[in-house]
Amino acid sequence: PRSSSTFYERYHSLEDIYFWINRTKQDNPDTVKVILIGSSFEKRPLYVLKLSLNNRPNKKAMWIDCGIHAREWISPAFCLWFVQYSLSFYQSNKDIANILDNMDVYVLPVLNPDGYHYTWTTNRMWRKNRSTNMSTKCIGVDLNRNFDANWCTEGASDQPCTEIYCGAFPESEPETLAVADFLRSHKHIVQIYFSIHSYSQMLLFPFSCTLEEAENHSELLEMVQEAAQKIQRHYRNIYKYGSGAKTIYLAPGGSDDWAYNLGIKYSFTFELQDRGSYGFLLPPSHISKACNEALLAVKTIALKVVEK
Ligand code: ING
Ligand code: ZN
Repeated sequence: PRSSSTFYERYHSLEDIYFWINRTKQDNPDTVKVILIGSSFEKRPLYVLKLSLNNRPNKKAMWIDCGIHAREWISPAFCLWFVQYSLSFYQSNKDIANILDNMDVYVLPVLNPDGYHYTWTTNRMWRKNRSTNMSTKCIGVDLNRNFDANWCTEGASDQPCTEIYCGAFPESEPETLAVADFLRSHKHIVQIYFSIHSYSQMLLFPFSCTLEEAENHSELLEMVQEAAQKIQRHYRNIYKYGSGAKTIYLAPGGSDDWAYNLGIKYSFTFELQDRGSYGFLLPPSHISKACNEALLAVKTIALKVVEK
């Protein structure tokens, strides 16, 4: 083809992403570390990339997870995009340098590797993980209903055959537990939490598990509003913003609410492109714009926190 796309403008199989993780570490031995935080139900490794662009002591940190829902392919693509951008533009972009000089970044490219693999081989529209249970024929738990935040109340289901099954108990799933354990042990350094989903173009913050407002609601609202305004100015695209429960729907057991209650007061869920034309099947030709929009939002919010 005349206009060929780069690696980051394509979707990648799980195997390719594991190769990419290894190559990224090898190519950046001083700045990228790979941390094994656990393994999936089917025993696939859960790798986190730690980006540490300088050796300043007592740095804070930011966490980004992608691919908690298997079919949301733009999400892992964003994590790869973010890592590549950070490593490439640290030297030349003032904003990314300001962020990375003040905080390390932990990136989990595929939180739900079993589900992601399943969408590549068997069922493109799979959402949950792939865990089995003696008491049912149905497979999978919705990992974004499995965290310990008003677990399994309205907006989740205790029926294993539904798409929003909350699991047998909070953190019943190895993927959930691995993330929760890592964040518990790093909660004093992690200042910002991002979870990347698609689709519907929304910048969300706690709470999703209740209609009550977070203690710093107005500060969080200002942050996502500024991010949405920048996206509109730069990319002529509209993102809604607000607390999860008021903007999208009541959804207990989500990771951002749990991280918020753990003490990470800047906690967000982004829903990337699009608004439903392609839905989960966003064509590869849209990856670069979708990722640049989300990147602008991440940078806007991270800069606000750094400059506080
Ligand atoms: N949306 C999220 C979901 O898990 C959400 C919305 C955000 C729920 C934050 C809970 C907390 O349903 C998608 N598209 O998965
Ligand atoms: Zn999702």
